Amino acid sequence: MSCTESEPASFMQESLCQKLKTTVREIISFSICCGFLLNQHYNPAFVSLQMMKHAWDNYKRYAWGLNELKPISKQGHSSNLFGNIQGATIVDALDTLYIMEMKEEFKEAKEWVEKNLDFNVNAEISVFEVNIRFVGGLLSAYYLSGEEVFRKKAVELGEKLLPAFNTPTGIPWALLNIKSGIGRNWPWASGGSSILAEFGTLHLEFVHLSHLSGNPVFAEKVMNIRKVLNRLDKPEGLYPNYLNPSSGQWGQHHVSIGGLGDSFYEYLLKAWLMSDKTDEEGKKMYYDAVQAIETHLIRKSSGGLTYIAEWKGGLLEHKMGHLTCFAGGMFALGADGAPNDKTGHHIELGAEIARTCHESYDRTSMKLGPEAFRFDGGVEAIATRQNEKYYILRPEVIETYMYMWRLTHDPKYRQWGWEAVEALEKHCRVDGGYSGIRDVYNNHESHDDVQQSFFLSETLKYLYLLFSEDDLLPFEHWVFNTEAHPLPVLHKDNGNKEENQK
Ligand code: DMJ
Repeated sequence: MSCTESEPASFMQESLCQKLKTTVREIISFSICCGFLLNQHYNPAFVSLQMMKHAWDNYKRYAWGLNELKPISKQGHSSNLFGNIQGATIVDALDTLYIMEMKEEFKEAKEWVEKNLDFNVNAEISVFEVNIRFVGGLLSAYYLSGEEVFRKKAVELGEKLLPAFNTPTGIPWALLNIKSGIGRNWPWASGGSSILAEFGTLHLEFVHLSHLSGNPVFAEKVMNIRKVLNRLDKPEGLYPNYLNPSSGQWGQHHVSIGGLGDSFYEYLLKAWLMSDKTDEEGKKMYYDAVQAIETHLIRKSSGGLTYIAEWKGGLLEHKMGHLTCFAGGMFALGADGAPNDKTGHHIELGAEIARTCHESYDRTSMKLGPEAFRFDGGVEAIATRQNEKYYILRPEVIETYMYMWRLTHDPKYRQWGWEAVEALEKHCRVDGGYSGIRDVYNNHESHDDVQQSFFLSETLKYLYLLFSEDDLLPFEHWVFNTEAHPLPVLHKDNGNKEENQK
């Protein structure tokens, strides 16, 4: 989509310039108002692109080649998730740059990857984080651009991750030293367990690694994870978040569709979709799991808000994480294949979760959602604990708006997305990029000084897609990994035609 294209956006036309003058800062408000006055039309996708430019330019200026940017102190930020692998923001942002047609920026990112992205380092990394951001980012960049360097780097990194599966069960370690090949689990994880959302979020990338390398080992490793899971008894049909890779037994019976569990469910559904709906095992596991989640975790508040609680050994904690908000989009995406004529029901479930998550934003001073919100002690969709009031530029709510928009075309989802844009511009945008916020209920911003790489790979990409036409990365041909990196559906009948389907 180019900057000159525009489409009527009736929900904004009337008060747009006035609103922008007061709420949207700097160049964005100026350029949009000018464009609006000249065209009487206005394209919010262009705003997402300008946001991406601000995030990228500042990363480039102050933290080039490092993992992330500290936008207040204007220097690099390193997280121990990537060990000393560098360039997380570059690799995570590659496909967003490509999709937004930021050609110069994509070229410089590609050159950095060619010359500097190095996996021959002595680094202990998170297998999950490196897989979703680096392997996922490289795979998408390859499929979109056709540039061989991305395929080679993705396969090289995939090979480095293989020793993580050297456990008695084949359930991988959470942490791996990619030089020595020695793995271990997070010291805080129940009984030395691996984490469901971590070992359950390798499937899409590993299937593509086998597809692109001709080496079946990657797919075999993730298919074995399913085998282990299918042999185990599940309490009430639910998947606990902890599984010991040595004994093959569950740890604590804690179940969450947010942190520690979330993308496991997402990948069951998307594995089926990515296989052109041939992966019947993934399909069955997904719909069975959703059935158990509905029965045991999904509740309605007295004020009529549907939420997904957490389950601890049979007791419910009436709390929903920002991370859990991705599930609205997941339910809607999976609606089409829902058994027993439940398509409409799954769309409705998605819509209800989207509404609840929108409320969690709307009930704060900054109109940005907290990390977790509760439905107990007389509150609904509000964070009550100080350490749950932060917002770190997470994408899940906007992600759900994007899926709901594509699948229903109800204009409220674009409107809600626009509210998020305004709030991001007002509270998170700073001179040096975008920063998270420590307390979204406060009237004054206390910035956490981190521009997360997923802001560029997910939040801004989902905003751009929300305001673009449906034929940009259509769902029939692409699935998004959990870091919003698009991977092509492996069509059964006609090979892989991803090159024609962007
Ligand atoms: C991202 O890295 C991924 O979306 C992951 O699945 C969950 N957390 C972050 C964003 O919030």
